[in-house]
Amino acid sequence: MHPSNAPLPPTLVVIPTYDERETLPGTLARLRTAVPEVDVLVVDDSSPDGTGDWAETVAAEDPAVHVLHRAGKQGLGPAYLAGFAWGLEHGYQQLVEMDADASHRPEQLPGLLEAVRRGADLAIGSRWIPRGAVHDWPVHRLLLSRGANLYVQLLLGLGVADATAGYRVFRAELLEDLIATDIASQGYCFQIDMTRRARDLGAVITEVPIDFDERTAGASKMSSSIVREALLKVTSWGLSRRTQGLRKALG
Ligand SMILES: Nc1nc2c(ncn2[C@@H]2O[C@H](COP(=O)(O)OP(=O)(O)OP(=O)(O)O)[C@@H](O)[C@H]2O)c(=O)[nH]1
Ligand SMILES: [Mg+2]
Repeated sequence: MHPSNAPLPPTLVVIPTYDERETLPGTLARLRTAVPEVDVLVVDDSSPDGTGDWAETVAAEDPAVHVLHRAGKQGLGPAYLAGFAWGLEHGYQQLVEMDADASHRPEQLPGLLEAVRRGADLAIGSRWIPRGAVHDWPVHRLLLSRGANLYVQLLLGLGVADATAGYRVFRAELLEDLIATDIASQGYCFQIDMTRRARDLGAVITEVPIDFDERTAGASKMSSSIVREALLKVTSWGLSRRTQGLRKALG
C-alpha cells in the first residue's frame, strides 16, 4: 500500500503510559521522525518512575506533544477514554492508539492512516493476517494471543483476525459514537469491547498487517486479572448474543 500525498486531517496519537521511562523516549523520537505532522498525547497514570514528568519536559519544548496526568494506575481502557475525550474536545479528526514500548512501529503508522483515508472508520494494525508478524514473542504470549482471538471469533463472530490489537486509528465520528456507549473495560479487553461496539454501529473496519516487536525494556503490565477480565466479559457478551439470537428465532 502506497500512502497518498494528500494532507493529513488533524491527527492525535494517544500513548498511555505507566512506568515507561525507559521506552517512551525512543518511541516518541521515532514517531516524531516517521510522521512529524501528527500530534501526540501521553496519558500518564502518575508513573512512579517519572514518565509523566519526563513527558512534560518534552511537551515544554515541542508544541506537538501534550501530556494528560491521571491520579494513579486506573487501567488501559480508562486512560484511552480520557485521551480520546481530550482529543475530540481539541478537534482532532483521527485518533490513534499506540503503546509506549515500541511494540507498535511508528514507521508503520502511514499504512494505517492510509486505510482510513481509503474509507475505513477503524483501521486495526493486525498481527494475524497475511504479512502481519510478531517478532521475538515467547511461546506462551503467542498462544495467549492466538487463543484469545480464536475464543473471541467463536463467541462474538467479529470477523476480525486480531481483535485484541492495540495499534489502531479511529475516525473521530466513530469514536464520538463509541464513547457515547457505556465502555467499562479496563485491560486489553478494552480493545475487544471497542471492536464489537464498532461492529454493532456498522463501522467499516479494516485490518492492516503490522510487525509487532516484543518490548526490549521496561516491564509488561499484562496480568492474570487482565486475562480474567477478558475471559469473563467475552464469555458474557457471547452468551447474551446467543440468547438474543435465540429470542429472535423463537419470535
Ligand atoms: N496510563 C496507563 N497506561 C497503561 C496502563 N496499563 C498499561 N498501560 C500502557 O499501555 C501500553 C500497553 O501496555 P503493555 O504493558 O505494553 O501491555 P502489553 O503490550 O499487553 O504487554 P507486553 O506485550 O508484555 O508489553 C503501554 O504503553 C503501557 O505503559 C494503565 O493502567 N494506565
Ligand atoms: Mg506492550
